Amino acid sequence: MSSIVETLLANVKAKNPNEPEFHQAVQEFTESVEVVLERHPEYREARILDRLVEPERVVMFRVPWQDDQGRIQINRGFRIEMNSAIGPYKGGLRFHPSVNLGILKFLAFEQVFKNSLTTLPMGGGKGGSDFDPKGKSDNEVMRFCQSFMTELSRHIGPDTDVPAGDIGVGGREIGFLFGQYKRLKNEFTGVLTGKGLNWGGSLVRPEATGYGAVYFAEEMLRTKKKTIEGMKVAISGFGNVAWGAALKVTQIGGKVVTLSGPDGFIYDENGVKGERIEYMLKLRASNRDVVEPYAREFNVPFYAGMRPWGTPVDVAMPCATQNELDEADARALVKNGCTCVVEGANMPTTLAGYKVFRDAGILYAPGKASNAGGVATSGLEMSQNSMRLSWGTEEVDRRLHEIMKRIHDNCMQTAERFGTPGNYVNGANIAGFLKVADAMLDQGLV
Ligand code: NDP
Ligand code: 2IT
Repeated sequence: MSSIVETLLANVKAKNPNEPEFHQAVQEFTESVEVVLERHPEYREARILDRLVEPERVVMFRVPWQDDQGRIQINRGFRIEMNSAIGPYKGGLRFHPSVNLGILKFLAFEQVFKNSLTTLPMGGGKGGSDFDPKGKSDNEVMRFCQSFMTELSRHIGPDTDVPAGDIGVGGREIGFLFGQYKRLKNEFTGVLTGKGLNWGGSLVRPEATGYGAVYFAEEMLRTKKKTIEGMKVAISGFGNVAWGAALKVTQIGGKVVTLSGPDGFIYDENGVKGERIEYMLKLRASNRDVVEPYAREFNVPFYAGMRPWGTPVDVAMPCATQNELDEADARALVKNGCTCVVEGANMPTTLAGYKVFRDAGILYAPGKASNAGGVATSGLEMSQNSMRLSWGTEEVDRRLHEIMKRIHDNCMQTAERFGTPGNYVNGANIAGFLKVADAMLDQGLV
């Protein structure tokens, strides 16, 4: 490790103890951008990196609500406003019992560079709560969302900070949150993305993250004169991102053979397609947090407590959560002939896992590049809201496709320019960094 990386990491660890995911994201990023700092003293003198790891603002608040039995429940709410150099804070809300300050800081940090890569004017943020949607009724989810928004509404706005969905936050939750914001502020405005189609949402936003990841995979494969058509694909997760990815892979002739949940994974030899993809929506809406019912419904094998990465496939798409693919998983994938890994989730691969892919020389796309289609389409939703019009499916999909191609090319060219051709991790981190860093220099010491 060089002295720049070492010093920064030591400071970040000392100032942010017990936040391993945040340390991990900072380490991966810093290892990539070190070469830029060596070439450009102006970034070092302005201490851009030290500023980037310090959120512009962190809001942490109490969320009291009442369950269906009338008992009082208390959760913790957060919003990390990480960086606004290139636009209003933008990023999702996560409702999951594992949510804490460190996880949201890692997500907000990644979001800054992801949003920069989209080419759209969006800063980076992330928020959420340790609220567990598992087993909750619709009414309980609504009361929780209303209480959460009662505090959050003071801190966000269409030109300030625009949240969206993430794990545990989909169309239903965005609806409840939007309703409460409107009531508190007496304003119908584009303060959230992922809205319903009848009230300001964009076509293709639900599919966008998964579609975008598959478009990115196609661009990577094209550099090797290959395509997904006819390929076997392992997907993890069964939520919003996994669903969009399964739809697009199937549409272009690939075969999705796995899905997973916290309980294990299913193997579907004939491919997850048609009604089986629609069934994922039912699973997600059931609030039960398991994928096993899929195996019973369609009579396919279920592997309890296991991850899908031991399955021989051509392409792997981790779409569930952080650190779900470790060094041993990476080795198994490479050994079984996988030549392309595309992250739908945020930081699903551990640092050691990434190094296995890098050393094997296979195609590997980090989430901040390959899952940027979700937030990019959120950016398109913001544009439509500001113009007070809505684009058709083809228009949104065409723009999404173009954005993913541009992100791919930018990562590839940047990796080459800075001496590591074919390394999409370095390309994404450096390209994302340069735009934000230059904007920060332009705007003075803020
Ligand atoms: P969803 O809530 O729709 O789905 C999350 C999926 O991951 C579910 O299948 C979930 O099961 C599963 N899951 C959660 N924890 C675990 C675990 N410990 N082991 C295995 N599976 C698990 O979320 P999204 O699809 O929206 O998000 C998935 C990933 O994609 C996250 O990393 C998110 O940050 C990222 N992402 C999301 C974007 C979006 O627009 N939604 C955009 C870019 C990235 P269950 O729901 O039952 O807990
Ligand atoms: O991680 C992500 O990029 C998201 N959850 C989507 C954020 C957004 O604002 O659409």
